[in-house]
Amino acid sequence: MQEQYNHSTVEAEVQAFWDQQDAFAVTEDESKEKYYCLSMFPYPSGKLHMGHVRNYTIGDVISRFQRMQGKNVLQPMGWDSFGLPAENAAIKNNVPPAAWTDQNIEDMRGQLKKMGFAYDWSRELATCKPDYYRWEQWFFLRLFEKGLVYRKKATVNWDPVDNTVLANEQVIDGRGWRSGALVEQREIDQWFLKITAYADELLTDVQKLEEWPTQVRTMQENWIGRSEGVELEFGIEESEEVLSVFTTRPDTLMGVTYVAVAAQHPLALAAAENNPALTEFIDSCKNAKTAEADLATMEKRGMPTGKYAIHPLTGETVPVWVANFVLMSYGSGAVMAVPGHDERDWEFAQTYGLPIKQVITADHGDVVDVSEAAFTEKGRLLNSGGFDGLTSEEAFDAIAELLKSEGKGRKTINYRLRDWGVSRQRYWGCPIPIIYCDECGAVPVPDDQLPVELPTEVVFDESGSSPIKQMPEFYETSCPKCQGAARRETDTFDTFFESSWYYARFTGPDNDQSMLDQRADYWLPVDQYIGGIEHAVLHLLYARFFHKLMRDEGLVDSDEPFTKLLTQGMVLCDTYYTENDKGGQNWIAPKDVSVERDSRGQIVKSTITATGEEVTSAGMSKMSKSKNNGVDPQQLIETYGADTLRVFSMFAAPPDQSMEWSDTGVEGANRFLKRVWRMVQEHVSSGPALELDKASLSDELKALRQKLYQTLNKVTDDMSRRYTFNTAIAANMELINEIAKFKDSDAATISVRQEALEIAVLMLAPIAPHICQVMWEALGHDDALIQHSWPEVDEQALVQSSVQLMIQVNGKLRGKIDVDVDADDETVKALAQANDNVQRFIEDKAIRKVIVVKGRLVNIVVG
Ligand code: ANZ
Ligand code: ZN
Repeated sequence: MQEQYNHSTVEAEVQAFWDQQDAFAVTEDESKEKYYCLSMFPYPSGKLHMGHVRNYTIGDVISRFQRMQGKNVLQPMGWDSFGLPAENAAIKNNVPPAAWTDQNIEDMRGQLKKMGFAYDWSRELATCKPDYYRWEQWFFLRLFEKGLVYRKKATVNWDPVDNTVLANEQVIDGRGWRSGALVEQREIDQWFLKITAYADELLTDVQKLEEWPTQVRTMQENWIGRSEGVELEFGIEESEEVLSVFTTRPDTLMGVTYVAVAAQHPLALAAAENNPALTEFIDSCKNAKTAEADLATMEKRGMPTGKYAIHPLTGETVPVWVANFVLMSYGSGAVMAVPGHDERDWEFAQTYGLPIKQVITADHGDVVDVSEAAFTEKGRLLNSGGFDGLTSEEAFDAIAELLKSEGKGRKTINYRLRDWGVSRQRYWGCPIPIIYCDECGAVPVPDDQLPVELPTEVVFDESGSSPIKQMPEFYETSCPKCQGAARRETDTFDTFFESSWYYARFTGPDNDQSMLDQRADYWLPVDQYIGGIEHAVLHLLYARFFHKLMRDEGLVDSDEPFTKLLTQGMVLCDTYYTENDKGGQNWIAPKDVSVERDSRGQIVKSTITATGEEVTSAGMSKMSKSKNNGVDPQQLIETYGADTLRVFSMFAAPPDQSMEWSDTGVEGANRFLKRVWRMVQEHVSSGPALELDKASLSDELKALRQKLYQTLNKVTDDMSRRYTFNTAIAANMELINEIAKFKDSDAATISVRQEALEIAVLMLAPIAPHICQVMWEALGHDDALIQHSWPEVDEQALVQSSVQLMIQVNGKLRGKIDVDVDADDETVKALAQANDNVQRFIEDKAIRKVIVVKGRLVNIVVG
């Protein structure tokens, strides 16, 4: 063992050793309990960032720990490699996306290997490769056969200058990112997956996700958004038409004073035909595409259609308005407006002077004044004829019943969830395997013609539009049904498509005969999934949806893909800026800034190191390009080594909380590793350890062994149940400090120290695996540490022979004594009173009472 810890040689050596052993390749082994640990795979942007380092270190520590628990651990890695950045790079640097992506994968794989992550690289996959995406084309066609996919018009962002469709990310402040032209909304045919057919199951199964963060479960539930209500019909005066509305509050039916429809509602469009003002209003709504979240706060605007709706129960008429707060895509695109009891309806009625009528009153006797504000709570009915006096709940059923018997309504359930539009007009994605024939319509590509390969030798033109849309050699084909001339779909899948099932493909990425095989049943579901909270809704929902689709196709036998979910916190770093002429900020990289701090660590002054120019310190925020506060892991690996980086990222905070980057923290982690190294080095040079004779140890050595196993208990709990790797490291640091106090080289000390250092190395192994392997060898082992199991607790060592008691006099701490654990109360009382310091407080006083709290304290009451 080298005297000095040299991270580069240690890490290179150990990584070569793992490689040569093929240490992390796994196969299905029925005799062992399986454990599948997965971290969300990265987009190959070209460089690892600290967010990756943190995410992947957490996954690796868990994997290595589980492996030491004797489990058969699968930890794979791959690349989410389709997507827009590759196209942007292609346009900017004139490299085809495929080549750019391959190079990035190459670079990032190298970086991941340098971090020492225990991946089974034989299972590596990249979603942009035909051997991967052919199976999602195949799967899409199975869904097509089952009627779970369909085509429908949907709006896209259209750049009228570049004549191309833009992704949402390419629209900046309503303008095209390249042309700067005002973006228009266009309706084009697109493919949809019927996720709504699974809405109910996706919602109820959230209950099964007991080991997911509550926050994520709630977000899933809200996204699906189940509402129980009634669908009912209003007649339209002087017409045969009926207008269907969805309401969650049928109890307020008698309070309807108008009806509102969405701008795109057929009734609105019909009314606009000979009404130019209304046409103009409808157009103005189209451009201001509103998100659902904004409905409550947006300015409510509307216009009457001139038509009147007939109330289904009273037969009275109310005006029909077009309103911008009604969404075409929810319910039936029309609402019965009850301004007395709904805030949006109230605001709208106020603006346009529509009547407001109270039909619900508070159950608890509060005064309700609907001219002041809408009363939105449930309560008791009034002004509702025969329903007066019913509670809202009773009225819900009674009114639904009545409507049903008259054929004018029925209870229904509505979901906020929309079907998933999977068509993208981008190039760098998986081609949708459909052929359009004038005679036969949309025809699936036959299975034996899969994959439909995406051409990789392409040239982008100025506009940035998809090159395959201009490549007849790609899109010209013949119809599989009638053999006539036909045209391939040139749209590609949303990249969420690829990431919805990669976790399953990792179980058998080499299968070129089928999408999945029986290996999926061995490994799935994923036991531990780790990734960013930004994926709490879409990615996780789509993956859950795909899992159920695959189950129903007979490909997997479980209901949910991820048993346990950990969403890691963000990595934060200091930010600094100087002000520029326009009053904006120039963000200065933290590494270029020198900081002076006061004794409490507060920043007093920060300057650019090179120029001395003063900068403003703007606190911590998430590492990002926009704030120029990212720290490059590559640099740190070189300077300190992967183990230091791993220890620091696990020590800085519990995994689910944000962690603050600090250079001193990194240095601290490095010092800790050096210290352990030195201790092991000094220990092994002090002579060979003999067999440990537990019976004849000194009290101090017994205490050290006790501390050792207490630490082991704590660390085991931290690593397996609590996932607080930070406190596990802290406990190890404490233990190391304790061991350091034993410098003697007598046989007993050496053997206890040997035991303690071995266990410390084993406990640190999942976190700092390289240095631990070398220390393990130095401690006299020739086996690979990764084959070793987690240490076991010596229960005997935990049993205390003596215990420390606090001694109080009249409740004030006056001394401490060590007594035998078995000592009886009388002995304890006598020893307590005999203590020198205690004597000073009791000598001239009368002792009233002595209270012994076993194992904790003695209180002497004097007066
Ligand atoms: C009358 C009413 C009275 C309503 C009342 C609410 C309170 P959730 O719970 O989100 O499902 N609504 C229906 N379709 C709509 C659409 N396309 N765009 C905007 N709003 C729509 O919301 C259901 C409620 O939202 C429905 O119940 C309807 O207003 C409105 F005191 O009907 B309610
Ligand atoms: Zn045809």
